[in-house]
Amino acid sequence: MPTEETLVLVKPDGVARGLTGAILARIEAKGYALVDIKLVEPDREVLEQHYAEHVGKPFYEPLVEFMLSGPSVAIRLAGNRVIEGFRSLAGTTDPTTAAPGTIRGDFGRDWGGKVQQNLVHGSDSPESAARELAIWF
Ligand code: DAT
Ligand code: MG
Repeated sequence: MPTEETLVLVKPDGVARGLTGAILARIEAKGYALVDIKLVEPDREVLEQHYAEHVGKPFYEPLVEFMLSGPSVAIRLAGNRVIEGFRSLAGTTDPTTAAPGTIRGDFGRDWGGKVQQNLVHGSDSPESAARELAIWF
């Protein structure tokens, strides 16, 4: 299978809590390649494009507000099956129940808001990865 790329975001909670380095260490230890990386303060338009699939859901507006609350780190990550591999490293969406050993399971929890503050984003398919990489890079 040819090498694949994915979009990873260290979300505002991860950056604010000083976890960027710990998260990058796990990605690097797994052996994926950092192709590009930058600190970004996205505007609402970027987030509306990025989260277009969630428009109308109850957590959509709180999600966009949360993503506007501080900078994120955007990463273009490469490797064989990296889309699936990074989502496995990240753990499931809800950090309360994400498996220990995953980024969300080890560093995340429920902070009592209207949105899951779950530290990272990873594209969920090759189509999403291509679309999202074009938005952020
Ligand atoms: P993932 O980030 O695991 O791909 P997703 O694409 O379904 O999850 O949702 C995007 C983000 O929206 C997710 O990281 C956190 C938030 N979110 C999803 N489902 C939620 C819910 N039921 N309640 C609160 N926030 C939610
Ligand atoms: Mg998703």
